[in-house]
Amino acid sequence: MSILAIENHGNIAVVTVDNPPVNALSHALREALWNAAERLDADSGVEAVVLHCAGRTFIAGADVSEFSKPPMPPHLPDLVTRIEQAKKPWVAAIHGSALGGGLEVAMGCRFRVAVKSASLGLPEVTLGIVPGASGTVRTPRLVGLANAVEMVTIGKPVKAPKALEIGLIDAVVGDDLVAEAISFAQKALGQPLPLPISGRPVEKLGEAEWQKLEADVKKRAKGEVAPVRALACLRKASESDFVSAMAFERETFLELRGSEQAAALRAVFFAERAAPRPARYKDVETRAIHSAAVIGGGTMGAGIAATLRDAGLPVILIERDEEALARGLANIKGIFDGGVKRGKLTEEAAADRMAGVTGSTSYDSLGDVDLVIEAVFEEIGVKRDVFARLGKVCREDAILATNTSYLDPRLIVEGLPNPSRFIGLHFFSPANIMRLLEIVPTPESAKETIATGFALARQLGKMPVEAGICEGFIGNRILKRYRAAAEALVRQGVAIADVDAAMRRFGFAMGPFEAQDLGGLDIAFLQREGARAAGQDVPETLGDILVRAGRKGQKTSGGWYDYVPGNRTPQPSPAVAELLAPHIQGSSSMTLDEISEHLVSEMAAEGEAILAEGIAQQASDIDLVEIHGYGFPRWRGGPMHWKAHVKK
Ligand code: 3H9
Repeated sequence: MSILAIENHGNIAVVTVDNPPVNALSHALREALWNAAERLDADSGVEAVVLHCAGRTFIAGADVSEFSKPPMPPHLPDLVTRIEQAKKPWVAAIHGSALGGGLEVAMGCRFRVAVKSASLGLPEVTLGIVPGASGTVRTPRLVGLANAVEMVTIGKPVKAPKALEIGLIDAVVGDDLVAEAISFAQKALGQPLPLPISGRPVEKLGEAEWQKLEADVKKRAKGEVAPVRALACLRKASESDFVSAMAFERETFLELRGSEQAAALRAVFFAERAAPRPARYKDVETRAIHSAAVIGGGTMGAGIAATLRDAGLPVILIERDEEALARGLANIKGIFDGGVKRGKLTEEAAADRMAGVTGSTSYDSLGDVDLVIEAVFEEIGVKRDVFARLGKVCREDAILATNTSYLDPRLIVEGLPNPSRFIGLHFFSPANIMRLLEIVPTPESAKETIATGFALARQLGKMPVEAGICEGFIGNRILKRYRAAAEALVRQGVAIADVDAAMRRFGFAMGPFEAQDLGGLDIAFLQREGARAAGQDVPETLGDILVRAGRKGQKTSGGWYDYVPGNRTPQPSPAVAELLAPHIQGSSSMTLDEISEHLVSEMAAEGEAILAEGIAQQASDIDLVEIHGYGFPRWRGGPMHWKAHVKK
């Protein structure tokens, strides 16, 4: 089929767009839609037009892959206006997603109807740009300023029922979308047509209201430019005429399209789409995972069990005795209860999730599961014992995975019958929330096992990245270097609070020292002590000095900072200053930008070593690890992108 087809159903013409995979508005599609508008205007037998799309979705937006090329006419804003000015009313019939330019085209139509499952939104700010084809100008005219501010500055799509509630669409229709849209169009023809959106009024706000909105958006944007500029476009739409607002939006769109932030966010967009389906496993068969077990019900194990349940898999939780099992099950229940409290789950859904978890203290119940994930204490003997037992009871083809974050999976798997089904699946805490999943094959892991790891990640909605075996794999290895570099700055006389402030200013939610106080300094300390006890030469860190003095972080009311009980705001600590004084040489006066540049360069340098050793497959994988596992600001693109494209 060609990119666009027109079929007449009596007096209604149905325009079908077919531009796989997501009907993006490439140059060819814009041209085809323009020509369709011309042809249908001239067709005297046609009284209304239904616009719908073949495949899995309505138009998902402008074609992002064309953003680095010069724009070619017909430009999208002109196309939207052309459809709006068509002699016959157009009805957008929406399924899947109507996003960005897709929603803008739908707003050029006189009516919008959607199936219940459809999503509609203006996600441009997540790509570092603003809507560029009237999203900031027509949306407030259609749904009011408050809804428009939310849609345009946050970029989160809404589902069809909500879209109907706010006036973004005219009807939610049944699944026979084209037939429903045709009958909607027939009915509409019998009534006076609503004004085109461009001709509708838009609300005005006072200066104080705009200033409050600007302050809110700026605070939430944390250094990201697009949301702030999108709000400026909405203000222009409210305060000037349609044509001037369109010109202002276009100018802002074109300027941001070429910005560093937009380039970084585009790189992340494409990396995220490529990561779950690596080309190297394209033709490898995967094993279906219909059931799973988790060994160990601590924080990690419970989080993993919750993730598996969220994806609909029945889960068996194994613990060593009844008491530990009760604790583990309570941990899982606590996660679902938390979901109810935050409004993410209904009571029934939480009960259903919990009903799918079976607890047991016996490995005998694992004879038929497709997947087992071990999440017990980080001690090689304990883990090896788990796999020795799994080897005896599990099916030969069951995938057996360890969630170790520091131990060598090759040592864990030693002695397991059929080690080709073994793999590392490193989740990040809280496992039911963090998207990153490091997939760590051993030399014996079968390709089929690795590909199944990726398929599982897709099933669970995780962002998978393959990592080779080394201490800390990709993420924790970079974290170690980052923390060491931050400590080195402190030793040179940089204030602890300046290091944290620099990284916050760069875009992290927290600096490295605040983050350690939150998570606890003792875990890394115990690892270092373990390595020392095993005879490794691990130099004393400043963190060790603090832990030895009883300062383990917020849980002990003090780590790198002091804390007033009940208050998480870090306070510079005279006690820490005294403890560390003998280890500080000099009084460095680096600026905050110099500090963050140095620390991110250190991360990137470790990333380069990781690439050179083949631990990561490509630089963008390292960026995804940092963004999805370690809070690296998405709009900076990750340390590797930053080093390659931004650092002067
Ligand atoms: C915009 O519209 C600006 C306008 O305001 C102004 C212009 C003047 N372009 O995600 P998936 C590819 S900005 C090009 O795995 P799903 C994607 O790379 C745009 N390609 O599928 C992948 O390719 P491959 C605003 C795109 O079913 C394939 O499609 N719109 C685009 O999980 C499948 O993608 C957005 O930001 C695109 N716009 O999810 C929407 N979108 O197969 C972005 C996707 O080669 N897209 N591809 O790896 C999405 O959110 C999801 O793709 C969607 C489908 C929900 C639609």
